[in-house]
Amino acid sequence: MNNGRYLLVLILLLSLSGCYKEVISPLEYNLPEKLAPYETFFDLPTIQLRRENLMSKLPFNALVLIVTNDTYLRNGNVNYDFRPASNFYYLTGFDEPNSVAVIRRNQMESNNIEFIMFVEARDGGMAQWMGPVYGPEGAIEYFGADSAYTFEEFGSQIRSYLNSGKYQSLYTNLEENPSVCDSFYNAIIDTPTIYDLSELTYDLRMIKSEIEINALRQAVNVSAQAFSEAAKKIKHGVYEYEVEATLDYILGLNGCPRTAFPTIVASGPNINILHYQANQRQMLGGELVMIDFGAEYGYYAADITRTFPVNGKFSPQQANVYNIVLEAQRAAIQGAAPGVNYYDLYFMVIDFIVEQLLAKGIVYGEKSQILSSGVYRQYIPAGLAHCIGLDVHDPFPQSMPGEKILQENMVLAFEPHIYLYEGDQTVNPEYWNISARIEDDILITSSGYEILSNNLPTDISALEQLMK
Ligand SMILES: [Mn+2]
Repeated sequence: MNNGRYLLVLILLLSLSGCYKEVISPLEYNLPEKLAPYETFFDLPTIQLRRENLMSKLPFNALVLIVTNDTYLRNGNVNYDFRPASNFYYLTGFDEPNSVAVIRRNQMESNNIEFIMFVEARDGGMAQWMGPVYGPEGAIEYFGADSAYTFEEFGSQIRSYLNSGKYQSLYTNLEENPSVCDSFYNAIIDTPTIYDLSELTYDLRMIKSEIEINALRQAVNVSAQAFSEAAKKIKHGVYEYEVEATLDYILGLNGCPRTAFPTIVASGPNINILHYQANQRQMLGGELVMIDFGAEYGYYAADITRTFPVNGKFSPQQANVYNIVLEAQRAAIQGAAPGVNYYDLYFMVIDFIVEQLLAKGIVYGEKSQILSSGVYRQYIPAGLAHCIGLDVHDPFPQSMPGEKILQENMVLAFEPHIYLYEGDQTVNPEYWNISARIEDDILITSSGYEILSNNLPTDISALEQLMK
């Protein structure tokens, strides 16, 4: 007998003796194991520090309970793409659904923090269909949990924490996940006082760590590259979705799983819809097209806008409006530095744009009247800047009413704009539908600012060159 026959006989004997089942049961197989979190944008000490910073703001008897997003049904039995809740991800670095984190002090008078996770079990039956999960073992090994349990154990464990009588205040983000919220409130009747965790987390998220700035840089670089490619696509007769497809292609090629928000490719009259998303129109020579796009990388959001002439050359009227926005943006960015109040930059830009619109005969009226009556909001409907980070509109809390102070290592998108609506009798009809927005992503440094999206030009001649 050759070796193959020996093996067959051996297997036969083993199976008859009952050993076969243990050796190669048809119900057991190996699936690929889940890889460790990708280290270029995952740094355990940074995430641990966030939890310590959060707990340092809370009373000793506080229990923090933070949940991630739900999965949401799209249609049939297909779910929407899962993305973790930003506050949950910020405090855990964990990005699987069905997970809850508990943070508490392990002794009442100590700063020693205990981090407990409830996550999907490795043998939960989903691995075959949805891929491997970290499981409680991975939560401890990769995410620094002191202890970890399966998601199913959450109800009984949390009841025991709360019934221990040690915790007088509960800080949660339960409102971010209604289904966990319901089961939670059903499980515990005599809860201590419940507080919203969001505001405290927002204060922390405003200032970016080095690892966050690196993720933002990468998101911004990929987005800028996508704009450079998409610019060449813009021509008379091209559909808005063709430009969007070019942006998405570059994003995908660079390992970004999704955009940070729905892409806007708004041509002709669509330019005046602030969050236009249909992207179905055929663009025509002589019009403007406004593109607002941002890649998400490592869960961090870029946010860039450029306005292009469809035929590759700005008309004199288009150039007039565009250059006012450009000059406003440069002045605002040059004014950015630690200690500066955002509202001072905002009102400076409003004042400048209104003055220029009147001086160039683009709108009719009187400056002081336009400013005092609020008519300027017709032309400048949105703010000047917002923070970016895990959310495209990241938290930027006021320090006092009327005060939002720029600080080192904040990252903001500066996006001044002018909207001139068709039919607006205060606007010179030559300028109807000539609107422009220019948006760049800025890091506040110790001495001022750095334009992260500097790779993508803003001045007219360079933009026209980019389209060739
Ligand atoms: Mn924006």
